[in-house]
Parts: sequence; structure tokens; C-alpha cells
Amino acid sequence: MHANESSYAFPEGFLWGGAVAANQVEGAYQEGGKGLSTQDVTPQGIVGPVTEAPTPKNMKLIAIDFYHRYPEDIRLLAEMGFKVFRTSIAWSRIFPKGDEAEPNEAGLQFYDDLFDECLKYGIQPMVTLSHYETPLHLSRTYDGWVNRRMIGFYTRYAETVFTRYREKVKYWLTFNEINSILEAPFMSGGISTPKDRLSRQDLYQAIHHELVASARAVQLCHQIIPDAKIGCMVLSLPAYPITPAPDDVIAAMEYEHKNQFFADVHLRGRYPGYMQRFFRENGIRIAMEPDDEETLRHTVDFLSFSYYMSICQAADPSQHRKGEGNIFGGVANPYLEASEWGWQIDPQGLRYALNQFYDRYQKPLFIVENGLGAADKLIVQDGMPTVEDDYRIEYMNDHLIQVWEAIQDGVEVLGYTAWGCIDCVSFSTAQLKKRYGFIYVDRHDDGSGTLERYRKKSFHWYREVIGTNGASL
Ligand code: BGP
Repeated sequence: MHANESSYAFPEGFLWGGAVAANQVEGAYQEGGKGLSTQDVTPQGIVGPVTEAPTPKNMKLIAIDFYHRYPEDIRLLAEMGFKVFRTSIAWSRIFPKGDEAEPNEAGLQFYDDLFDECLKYGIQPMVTLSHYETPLHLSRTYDGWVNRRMIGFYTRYAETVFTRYREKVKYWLTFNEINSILEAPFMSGGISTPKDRLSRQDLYQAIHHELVASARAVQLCHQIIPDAKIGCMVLSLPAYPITPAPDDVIAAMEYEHKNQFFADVHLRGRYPGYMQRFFRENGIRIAMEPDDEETLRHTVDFLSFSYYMSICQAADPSQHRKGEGNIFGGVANPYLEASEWGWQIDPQGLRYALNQFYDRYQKPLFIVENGLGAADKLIVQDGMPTVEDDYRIEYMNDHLIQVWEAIQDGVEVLGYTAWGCIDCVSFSTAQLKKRYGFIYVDRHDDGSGTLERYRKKSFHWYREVIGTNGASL
């Protein structure tokens, strides 16, 4: 506990809010002319099989029916005092197959209405262009980002939405957790070739295409919406060496490089030396067009990231207990407790990550995902259904204090959007059982439920945090 609670006040204009992704909330997977996306054929999340066509057990097909219920949901977010709401545009609502020449007007109209609803309450929309929802046709026909033609399809889509929403959206992100392609090539990169048959050559070529596409989007955004800010988004997973043995320290450093490379290219505008070495030593030759290097020099305005946990790394992982992780795993940290899903809880790791990023780039940072996934239990209190989620309040309170600490360290933090601010379908498990929200949604993995929304205890806590600009922490 801090000596003087009121000193947790955050900087003026700090952007408090929450985040979701289209495929995890909208449902209506075939309405308004939407085409299929990779999410429509992955009923069990990242671990399960890819099905030929959508299957009824896929919770994402209806999700929380945000497509029809968003006015009520945005009203609830406004009641908490949100300044910013991060969501994604489902690419296949705008270009149903992904490679058409003309966009789908009904899809464009849906997001016009959604952004208007946010702006009505003074909530800034923050939009991820691609959040694990590649149009399925692009995945099946082109093998996703392995194919260079994806750059053209993505930039046409980006240009279309920048132009359409230039008056409404001033915060953009190019790819959600772009580094997750290393572990989840289908979900993250739309790559249909099974992971065990995907060569490193093709994987890093696909990454190169995404990096060039991201830089083109930055360039276009700056041209079309000069007063907007556009960032990259990475999955952050600080890696501590399991012991001070130099071999473990180097193992942790090399692991960090694997992920840092994505942010390095976005913020420094070129491939770092350690990646050139990795390519050389592994016989990887990235095919580049003459102007790719020039394109990569269009660097982002800020770095955004998700943070749920830290992990340890060891030169010999088999000597230690395995640590579960958000897509990436490692070695378990003996000093930390874990969530019900085995994700180790480390609030100080967030201060550490913020300082590491800021020291490295000296650019503004945005925490666009953080939160606790838990199997919440609905109870009735004073005649109203609710959830007593003190565990979530504790998790977020502890993390936000570390954000405050980092700000005292001199780190420039633009804002914080809590992940899954309204319960949504979990990315990794594709279940509704793993909930993150301040708002409970009455829907269950067997398909039952009324879809009613209820305020959890954390709803009132977060409203107070925003209302006092952090002083109530
Ligand atoms: C990130 C994703 C989100 C989200 C979150 C929580 O990796 O960007 O889409 O779902 O993690 O993960 P999960 O839902 O698997 O608990």
C-alpha cells in the first residue's frame, strides 16, 4: 500500500478504457454481407482443429451478439466513464473475400454506426485493422501472408477504412500481437500450411510481408488522417533468466530478441543486426522488392502492447517446471502465483516492460490489453445479478499501481485499455467460460443464456478509478 493514496493520480488526459476484438464479440458472422474469416473455422481456439466450414459449436458465430446489441454495450462503457474503446474492424465485413476491388457498403455502414455511438458519449474509438481475423478466402487461396499479394489486399483495405473513418477514428493499430505469428501462423497470419510443415523460410517471408504492409499502412494513415496516431501492437512477455547463470541470461536475451525484432522494425525502421545474424545462420533469405527498405522507414507514432504475465527462460528448460503462457510459454517463475489458466501474475513485470520499451525507443506507449481471465460465478445481490470479482479488482489495481510507478520513472504512457471489458469469447480456448469483463454476459459454452448484461463489482471499481483519474487506486 502506498503511503498517500491520492498520489496515484495519473497524468491529465490519460486515456482510460477497454478493449475487444470484432471476432470475439460481434457474432452475426454472415450478416451484412460479411465473408468468412479464419475465426469462423476454429471452434476450439488455437489448440483445436481447423474445420472445413463453420460448425454450430463455434461460440464466435454468435459471440455476445455485439453486432446487434452494441448501443446498450457502449452505453454501459460510457457509464464507467470510458475515454477510449479499442475494437477491431472485421476485414471480411469490408472485403468479404479479401481480394475484391470494391468494398462492401453494409460492412462500412456498420462501423460508421458503431463509431458514431462511441463518439456520442465522447469515447474515442481505437481500431485494430487486423485482429486474428484474416478473410478465409485469402488464407485458403493465397496461404495468407506467405504470399506477397497480401500486402496489396491489406493496403487497399487500410486505405478504404482510413478514408471512410478519417473524421471519426484518430487511433489506429496495424496488426494485433504481430509477433504471435511465430506460434500461431494460421490465427495470426492466415497461413493455411500446417505449422509442422511450414518452413522457417516461409514463416519469416510472411513476417516480412506483414512488416512492409504495416509500414505502408502507417504511411497511408499519415497521408489520409494527418491528425491521427498509428501504432504497432505486440504481445509483450518479459523474459527473466531463471538463474543468474550467464547461459540462462543469454537464453532469456535471445528469447526476447525473437519478439523484440517486431517492435524494433516498427520503431527503428530497419531489421536489427541480431536478426541478420539469425537469418544468416539459418540459411533464411528474405526476398525483398527494391523499395521495401524505404517503406520500412515509415515508423509508428507509438508502441502498443498486451501484458498479462512474465515468464522465465533457461538454457536447459527441461531442468525446470514448465510455465504456461499467452500463446508463448517458457519456464515457471517460482516466486509468482498463477491464474486458473496457469498464467503467472506479475504486476511489477508491467513496470519492467514499460521501462524496457521506453528505454529502447523513447516513444509513447499504450497498454492496450491487460486483465484477468477467470471462471466468474453469477450471484444475486439485492435482487440484482452480479459477480463478486474481487480477484479481478486486485489484479488490475496492482497492475495499475505499477503503471503509475512507470510514469514516475519518466515513461510516457498514453493510456490503458482493459482487455475484454465486456465478457467475450476467449481467443486461446474459444470459450466463454474464461471471462475478463467488468460486464457479465449471460451466455455459456453449451449455447444457453439470455445474452443479458450485468454489472460486476469491478464495474463500479473501474468507474471510480476513471472518475478520480487513478487517485482511488
Ligand atoms: C490476446 C489477444 C486477445 C485476447 C487476450 C486474452 O492474446 O490479443 O484477443 O483474447 O489475449 O487471451 P484469452 O482470450 O486466450 O484468454
